[in-house]
Amino acid sequence: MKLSVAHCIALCGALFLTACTHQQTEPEPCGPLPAPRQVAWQEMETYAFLHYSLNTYTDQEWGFGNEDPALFNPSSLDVEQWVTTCRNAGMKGIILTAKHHCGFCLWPSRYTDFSVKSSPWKNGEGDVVRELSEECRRQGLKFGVYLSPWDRNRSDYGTAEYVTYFRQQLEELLTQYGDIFEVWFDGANGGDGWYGGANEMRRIDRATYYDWSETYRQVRQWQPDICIWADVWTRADARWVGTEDGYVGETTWSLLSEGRALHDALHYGEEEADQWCPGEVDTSIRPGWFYHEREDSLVKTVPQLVETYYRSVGRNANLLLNFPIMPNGRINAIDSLHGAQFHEVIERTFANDLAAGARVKCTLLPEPEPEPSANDSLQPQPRHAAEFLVNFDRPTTFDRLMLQEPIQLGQRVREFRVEALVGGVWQPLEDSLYGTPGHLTTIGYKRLVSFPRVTATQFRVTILSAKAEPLLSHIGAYLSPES
Ligand code: FUL
Repeated sequence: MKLSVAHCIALCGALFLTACTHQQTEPEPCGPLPAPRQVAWQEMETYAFLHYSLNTYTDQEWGFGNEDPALFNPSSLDVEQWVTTCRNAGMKGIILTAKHHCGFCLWPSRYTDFSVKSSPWKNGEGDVVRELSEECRRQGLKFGVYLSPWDRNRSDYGTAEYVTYFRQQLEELLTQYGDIFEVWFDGANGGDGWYGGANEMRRIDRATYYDWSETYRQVRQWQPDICIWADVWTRADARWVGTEDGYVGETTWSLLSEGRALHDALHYGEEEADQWCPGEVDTSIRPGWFYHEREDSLVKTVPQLVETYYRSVGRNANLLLNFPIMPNGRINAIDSLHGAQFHEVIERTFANDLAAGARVKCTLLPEPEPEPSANDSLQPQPRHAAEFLVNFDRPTTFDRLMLQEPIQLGQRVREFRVEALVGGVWQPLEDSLYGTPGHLTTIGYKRLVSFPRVTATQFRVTILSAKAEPLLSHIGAYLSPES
């Protein structure tokens, strides 16, 4: 059942009335809170990455920067096929590698010749960014760009001039191609490279070199509603989750402190932190990010993609799923097929909310009695426990639950459990994708719980602990299709 924020406040108010003598009040936001652009971004849930560059023609993952632009000559580049494939896979947007680490630009940048304009494709008159951005708009997908801060082609990489070049390229991408929903600043930065023939090792100071605060300011001036993804220490709108293997922590807070973040902070977020910075799970449908024929037999299977979805979107993160482009300029048919079949499973699972219209009773559970002997400083913090009890009209079979918090009011729930009333007995529903059985942790924008089919007349969600009074904007029950 879908509960609007207003409805959920009303429920919470009702819950306050039944549970205590306080006056009914609207819940206070529990900060930090997301910006509206971050809420809109989170609602996209799944979008695609497309990796395409000279690497596609050299069979590499990272170009050195000395590749010949003449290699870029797709025989049948077809952006309509890319967008259709992504749309059929349930992707709400596409982020293109406009420039990967080798420095080759998929658009005819005014500031370098190392681009499509020096390639035989369309006699140097082509612009992949333009074609794709227009096709995305035509098919109703959002468009985003990946611009590698590291550039192994440029002789000036490491100097102040390069930062100017980087920002000039950003300006081109963010002002010439319509609305951009996300810009991606890769964290891989510095090391060996061609660097205009220097063939050497170069390191930059990741914390200061790009003056990220100023770069972000310019980005927002060109695209006020954009989400900035950056694996750097100046907090952006969304974060890396510390792995490219397609999952985020079972506990996932959308909060992160400013400054250098270690793996656990990226992977699980931080319960107490000063910035709203949700996780984005970036992973490829194949082992590599770029296309390699030898990986045609290694495309993620439909069950693997479905599991990736539950371990990303189902754990309060967005899923950025990569489809590599082949040398001929198309997405491989196996990738397209698995993408479409994956989406079909997700669609069929969540098309019918069996709890829509069911009655929900919310009760605030009593706080534990304070220890009579303890002094004030030792009194336990309130745990804000509550029960959401859902009554079906008739025995109902389901194997998935969807829970959502109204994140506009912050992320609150620390720990919860779900149970179904089967034959008059409350039976715990253990998440089969949860590493450690027991109490489940964090809900956030969306939490999916998967368990073997159960037939019940009621189920309940017990919030065991929350940072403030718990609010849910959606409680849904679903039945996944037979395999
Ligand atoms: C990494 C890069 O080094 C990979 O080549 C790829 O672009 C991936 C999305 O990010 O950091």
